Amino acid sequence: MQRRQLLATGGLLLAGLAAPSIIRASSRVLEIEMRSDIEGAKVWFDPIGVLVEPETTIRWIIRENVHTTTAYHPENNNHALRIPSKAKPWDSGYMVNPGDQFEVTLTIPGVYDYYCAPHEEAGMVGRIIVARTSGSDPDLFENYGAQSPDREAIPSEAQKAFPSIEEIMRRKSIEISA
Ligand SMILES: [Cu+2]
Repeated sequence: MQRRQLLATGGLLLAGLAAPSIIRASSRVLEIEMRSDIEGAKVWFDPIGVLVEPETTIRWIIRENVHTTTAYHPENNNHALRIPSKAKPWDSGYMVNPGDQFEVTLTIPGVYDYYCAPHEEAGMVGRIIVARTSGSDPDLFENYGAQSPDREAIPSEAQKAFPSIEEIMRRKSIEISA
C-alpha cells in the first residue's frame, strides 16, 4: 500500500515536470456558439455574456451562417477600444463551415466587447468579463462604455444587445435561446 502511494506521488511529480503545453491543454476552455436562424434574420453569440477566470481559453464555434469574432479595438477597422488597453486584439476573419473554431486565451482582467463583422449592425455582439474570483481588480472596468469620437460608432442595435456588467457578474453566463 505504501509502495503504491509512493508510485502515485512519483507519477504526479513527473506530470508536474512535463512540457508546459500539456499543462496548458488541461486549462479552462469556454465555448461560445455563433448562431443564426434559417433565414438569417436572427443572429447571435450564445452565451452572449460570460464571466471567466484569467487564463481561460474562449473557443468560438460556428453553427450556422457566416460570422466573425472581432474585438472592439482600433486595429480592427478603427473601432473603439472596448477591451483592456494592454490586451491583444483578435479577429477571426470570416468563418464559413459549421464546426469551425477560433480560440483566444484571455489573461488580463477586464471587460472584453467583441462583434461579428457582417452582423454588427444587426446587434451580433458579445461581452466577456475576465476577473479573479478572489480580490478586486481596480482596472477591471477601465474601458466600460468608452466612446471615442474619432472611432467607428457602435451601431445602436449592437449597443442595445450588450448584457450589463452587473448582470454578467451575477449570472456568470447569459444564454440566448434559439
Ligand atoms: Cu454573425
